[in-house]
Amino acid sequence: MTETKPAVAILMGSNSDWDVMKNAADMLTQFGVPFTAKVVSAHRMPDEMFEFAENARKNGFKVIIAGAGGAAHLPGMLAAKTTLPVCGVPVPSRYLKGQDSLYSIVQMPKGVPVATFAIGEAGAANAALYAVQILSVTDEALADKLADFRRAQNQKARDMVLPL
Ligand code: RP5
Repeated sequence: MTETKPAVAILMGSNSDWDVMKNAADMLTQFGVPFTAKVVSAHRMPDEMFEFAENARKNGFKVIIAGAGGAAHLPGMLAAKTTLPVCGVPVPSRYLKGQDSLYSIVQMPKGVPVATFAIGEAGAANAALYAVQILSVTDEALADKLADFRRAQNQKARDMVLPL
């Protein structure tokens, strides 16, 4: 049996980020996109982080989703070491509720972009959807699945009933 190489890496600064980041994993699973998910901390594992980023393209990854909270340097530092698209997910933090994470991720200097998503679950799910959209540029089957997803979402909204 040939194993499918993961196209997407979901990285996070701590296992405490998983509750949020699993929303990205669930979305990729829904679309049948192979991924790997692991803790690679910018501050606690800087050498491993650089090694991952440096080799990511060579290792077959096409998109990196990186979630972190607080002084959330992971997405930006990964982006500094790879030219693959990096999607940053601000994880809610204990005291500043993820606004610190958002500001840490979004204010990248000109020349090193990180696509920054909403704080929390919606951001993680949308980062995965965005990764699927990137992959769909060269994958018709994924493009069809995205169209189905949007149709289903539209139908669900149309069917919404208010408790008047
Ligand atoms: C960040 O610090 C992680 O991404 C996490 O959101 C936050 C707290 O980490 P833990 O102290 O829970 O391991 O690096």
